[in-house]
Amino acid sequence: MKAEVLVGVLLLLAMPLAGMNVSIHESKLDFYDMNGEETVELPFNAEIEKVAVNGSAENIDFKWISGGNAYRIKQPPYHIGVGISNGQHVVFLTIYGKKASVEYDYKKAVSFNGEYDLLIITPEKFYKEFSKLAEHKEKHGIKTKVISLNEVYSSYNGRDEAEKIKYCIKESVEKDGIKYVLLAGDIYNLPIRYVVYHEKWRGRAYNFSMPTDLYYADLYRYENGHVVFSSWDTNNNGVYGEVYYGCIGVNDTIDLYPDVYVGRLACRNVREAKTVVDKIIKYEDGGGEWFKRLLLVGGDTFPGWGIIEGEFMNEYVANIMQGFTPVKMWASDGSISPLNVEMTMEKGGGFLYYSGHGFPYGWATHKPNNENWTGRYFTPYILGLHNGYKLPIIFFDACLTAKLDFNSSDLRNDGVPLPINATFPCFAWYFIAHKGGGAIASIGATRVAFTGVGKNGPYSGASYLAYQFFKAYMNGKTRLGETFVTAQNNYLNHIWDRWTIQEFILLGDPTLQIGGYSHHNSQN
Ligand SMILES: [Ca+2]
Ligand SMILES: [Ca+2]
Repeated sequence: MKAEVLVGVLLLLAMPLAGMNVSIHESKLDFYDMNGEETVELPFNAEIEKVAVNGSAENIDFKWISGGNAYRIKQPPYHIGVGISNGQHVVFLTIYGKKASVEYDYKKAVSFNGEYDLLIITPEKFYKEFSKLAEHKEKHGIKTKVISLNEVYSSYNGRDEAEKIKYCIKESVEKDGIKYVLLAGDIYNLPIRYVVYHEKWRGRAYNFSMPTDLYYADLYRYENGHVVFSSWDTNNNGVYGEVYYGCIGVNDTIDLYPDVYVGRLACRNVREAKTVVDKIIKYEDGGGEWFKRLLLVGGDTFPGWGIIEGEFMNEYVANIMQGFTPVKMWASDGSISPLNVEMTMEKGGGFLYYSGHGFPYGWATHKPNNENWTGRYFTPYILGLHNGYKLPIIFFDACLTAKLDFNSSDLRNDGVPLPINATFPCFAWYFIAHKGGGAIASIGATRVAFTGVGKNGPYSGASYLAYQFFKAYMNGKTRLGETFVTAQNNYLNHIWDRWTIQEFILLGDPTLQIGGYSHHNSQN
């Protein structure tokens, strides 16, 4: 987009706000020529007065996708979100139209400066292990603060534990300048937020709850020309992230754009904490040629729809990953067999991109135009992986692999008559928790995922987010949290889709230097 500033800057003196270095008020009027849809990034403190698109501010039909359904609603011809981009807090203004003018005031030089980059929140029992990770982070110039959950719960107000954690993160952003948050514990040691979807379908009302760590990352939203705290409970009834489709209820207003880079290491016990800390240290201090392998796993996700979705998406991503050698494990030629997957993973790879069906305990897909399942790979097989520190980052373009609340009732629902009640590690986490190999990090869905893949490429849902993730890496985002958030931002700027953005979470260290420090340095 070409931005042309026609009216200059009006300088006014304004009173400084408490805690912020505010001294000057600026007023700007920008004009844009666009090609249907564009996003501009305005300063975090921009107070948008007026957005006129195509000469008017009339509402337009706006496509909103959720749970695989597209809803058309009347919306203003623009969308405003508050988030983080290239480490800076910004206001995203997405405009739908051909020509637009945007009038806004902003106070200059608001920034949250402080002494720290990374906040690690951990239960007491993992404190020692994550202090060791903090030492390693400091050695690489990432100023790290470790806080125990006991301290969080006793020092911060909130209606429940998750809200106390969120207020702790907010204060750490504003006072300490942190940009990254590592949640160091599984959901039974460190809570996750559940949001609730209400939907009417064929006359019946359904509701679904979904666990998501995006709650901790989305700290701010926009309201009446100002940035405000994003509580995720704007109707103030103690239920978070409520949304009603086709049935009666008051939605909680949610922004969805992350304001800090969040990842979770879902450690169940001290042994897992020791393993993942050791893996991160060795991975970042190691590196090697193996990183340039791009492992691709897929098949025909939806047989009979003309496109071999999984293999198509594998190719689509391989085409943008210049400098990487694609290594295909496909249903069409039988190379997706578990034995071949194990042997291929032994040699390592920088990324593994899986596109197909997922479960809390594995993956499986189909041969082209064949309804039978093939390529089944289950959690226990991970125990046989001995790839050492040649560890991929896995993107699971699939359902349920990061179902952090995986338990025996899920297995009973899938026909396994389990007589006891128990919780289990999900597939996406087990790759990371496995000692001696597996993965360094993964991105997966906590619930059923949807995808939109056409012959011109992905256009919505899981595959579109996956594509944005790899694109962000190739565009130079080499720290894992930034890579993922850049993908989320580009997704949200284009499609404001609550379901997909909430369910896909990062399991891993958000400050992880992708490929290790030596790899990164040798590229510079
Ligand atoms: Ca609520
Ligand atoms: Ca936000």
